[in-house]
Amino acid sequence: MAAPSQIDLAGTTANTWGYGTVPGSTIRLGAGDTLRATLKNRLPSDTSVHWHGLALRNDMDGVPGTTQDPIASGSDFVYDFVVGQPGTYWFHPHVGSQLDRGLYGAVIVEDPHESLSYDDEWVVMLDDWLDGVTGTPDEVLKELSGGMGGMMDGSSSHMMMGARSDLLGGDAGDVAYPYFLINGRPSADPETFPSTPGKRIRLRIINASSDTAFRVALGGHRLTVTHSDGYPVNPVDTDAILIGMGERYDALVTLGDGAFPLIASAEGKSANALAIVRTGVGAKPVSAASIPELTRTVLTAAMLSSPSDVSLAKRSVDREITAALTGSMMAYDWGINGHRFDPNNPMAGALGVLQGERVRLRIENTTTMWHPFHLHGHTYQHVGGGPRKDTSIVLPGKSLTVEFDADNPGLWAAHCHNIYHAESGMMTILGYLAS
Ligand SMILES: [Cu+2]
Repeated sequence: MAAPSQIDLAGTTANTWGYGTVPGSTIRLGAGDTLRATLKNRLPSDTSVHWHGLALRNDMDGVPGTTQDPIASGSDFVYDFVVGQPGTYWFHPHVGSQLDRGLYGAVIVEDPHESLSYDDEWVVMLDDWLDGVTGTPDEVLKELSGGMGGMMDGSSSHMMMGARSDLLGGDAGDVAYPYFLINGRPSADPETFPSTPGKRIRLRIINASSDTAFRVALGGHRLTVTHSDGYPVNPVDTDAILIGMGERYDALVTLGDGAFPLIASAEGKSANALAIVRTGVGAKPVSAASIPELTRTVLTAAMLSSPSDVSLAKRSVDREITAALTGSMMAYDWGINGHRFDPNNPMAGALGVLQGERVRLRIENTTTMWHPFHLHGHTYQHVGGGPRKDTSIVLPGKSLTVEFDADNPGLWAAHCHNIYHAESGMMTILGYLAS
């Protein structure tokens, strides 16, 4: 059920919208199982559920106006589809800026033939939080939509200037957040993951935030990254991981003896989210203060490659298309190929593809800011043997080329996963019909 609810931020209660708890309960099922969920909309607004990363049937994809009618306030909708691919996924609305409230949860699809060995796993959901504290996401969107004018006249309250990150190529984000959360908890009231020394843990890290990339590390440990966006990669050891909005990384870690901070540093925003791993009885308390791992090796998707059985089958490319990310912070006129997405005319500016084609998609960032590009219904591969992904960071002035097989007919949204960019127009449709 989606309904007005509250979140406890270390003693401060904030009004929000949620699926019962923040995050919502994790949905766990096996590959090949049917996911059947009734969404009861008790919000004072239309809503929907998008199942992020799953290559599902198009009419279950949760994009109102494109794949389904909006779920009206007071009504119910049944999502019912077969889940094919194991991995770490998540769900959230695809309506307005609702994602920046408490409406999100994890979907974990177990692999019946799991080849990794580990003792336990921990779903780690990252979020940037302001709802019910400094305002609402609707107010943020309204202010940002006014462009820099709102800033100049001194009336700005949500806009963040000067968030800088070398890893993100400059401007790190647009929005100022009072809290950064791990599994719905601020760093003053962190979640503790209890375990024992020597245990091997699978972290499933999901960035559910709206305007914040995180740098994630576990104090005193190195991480072995095994999956990106649900799909296996050739394992890579690292100290920290950069994760943009909508991305997921799985990592294995063998725990030491003591108490250790899991820190998600809000990239360019000078604040940290905290959770604690505790394996020792008398271990010292830990804080959200920075840890050296955050400034050692930081893994990005460019450092990953796919095992041969995960790579797309070798074949020639049938179609090359370009999605240029366009617009600016100044005018807040984000778009794709110069078009601002129009929900009333979703096919304007759509990217054409035919079923069965191998498609090469060049995502060209012509703007001065990074964007986490997300394609629905498919898991493309970064060219050159890179990782399979559905959400990728594209740095300002750079381009990323990916390939996918058009094997899942329908109208699929392709957009920036900065929810304020997407809502301002950085979204398009990639569509093809069953032939
Ligand atoms: Cu963007």
